[in-house]
Amino acid sequence: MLDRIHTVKEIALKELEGVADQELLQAWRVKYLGRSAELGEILQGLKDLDSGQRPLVGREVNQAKAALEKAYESHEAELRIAALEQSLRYERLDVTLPGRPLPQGRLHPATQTLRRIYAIWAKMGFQVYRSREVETDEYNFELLNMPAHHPARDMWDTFHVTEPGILLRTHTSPGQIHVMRERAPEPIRVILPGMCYRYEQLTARSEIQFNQVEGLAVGRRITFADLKGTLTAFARRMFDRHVRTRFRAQHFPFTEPSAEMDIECFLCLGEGCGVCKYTGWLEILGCGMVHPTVLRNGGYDPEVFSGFAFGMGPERIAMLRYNIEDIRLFWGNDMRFLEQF
Ligand code: FA5
Repeated sequence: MLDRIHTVKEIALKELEGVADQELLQAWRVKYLGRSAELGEILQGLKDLDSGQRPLVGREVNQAKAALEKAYESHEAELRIAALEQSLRYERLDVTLPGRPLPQGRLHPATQTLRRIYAIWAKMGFQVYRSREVETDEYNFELLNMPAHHPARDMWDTFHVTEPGILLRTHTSPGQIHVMRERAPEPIRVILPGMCYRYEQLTARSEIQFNQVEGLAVGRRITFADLKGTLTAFARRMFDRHVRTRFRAQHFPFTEPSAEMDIECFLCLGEGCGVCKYTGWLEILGCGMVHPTVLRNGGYDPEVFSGFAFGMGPERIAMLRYNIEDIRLFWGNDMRFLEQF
């Protein structure tokens, strides 16, 4: 019996020398120190031995087990240190290598311009009101004082869909009717930003999709002086300068009187240059006093209420601010263009 214990111990220790990783080590442990290992079985069989042999065999088994435990622990530590050294040697980080730059996202130039416009109008007490891009003929034209067959409709080349009376809005002005019908007879001060669509010939200044920011103020005793003062204050904040503005007569069916606002060319300061086509002025928006018919369609009594409205193109404003020559760059998805902002 004692020989058997001795042999098991010798075999186990010999085998341990060849154990090269943690997985094999655990298998070794189960085999020699586990519950059904040979030494364990001998211990369990002690009760069948005669009383003279029992303490001798018991002591021998315990000593063998203790020796194996000890050998296991030191082998385990050796393996751990070897693995650590291995990883230090082969997985070393070279902290002197230059870092890899993380590509940084940014806002689209149209979004940047829109946010700047929102912030300026917010300070003047104008809320953002969003309305739908798919519109009815009624809202896009009819309620804005342009009945069917009205020649003014020719100003907007429209995308119609197969369902009669449904179209992609050509401007943000139909939002005026939505907001008036929702708020009447309360006073209104809102801007209405969003995408518009026109079936246009693509040129350096015209896209088939573009943003507009509409503005609408309705209340009692609002005059053309309010329109001029408010839009001039906007232009000065937008262009960071005490720019001069001028209003030229224009025609829109939904405003009366109507105008277009120009700002003094910031490149030549009014002298005349290529950007302003040698006029000294740059057009930035259309505007006017809300037409009585439009007020009535929105639910306001034009005898009591008046208002002004305007519509501007943020991409055209960004073109002026950043000297961009072609509006098609905005939606062309060319990273070389977008990364400049
Ligand atoms: C209108 O759309 C009027 N609804 C504006 C208005 C609102 C007038 C309220 C009075 C009261 P217009 O067609 O001029 O007007 O367009 C307004 C602005 O949208 C233009 O000044 C321009 O900046 C922009 N815009 C128009 N068409 C295009 C286009 N194809 N591509 C890019 N921007 C455009």
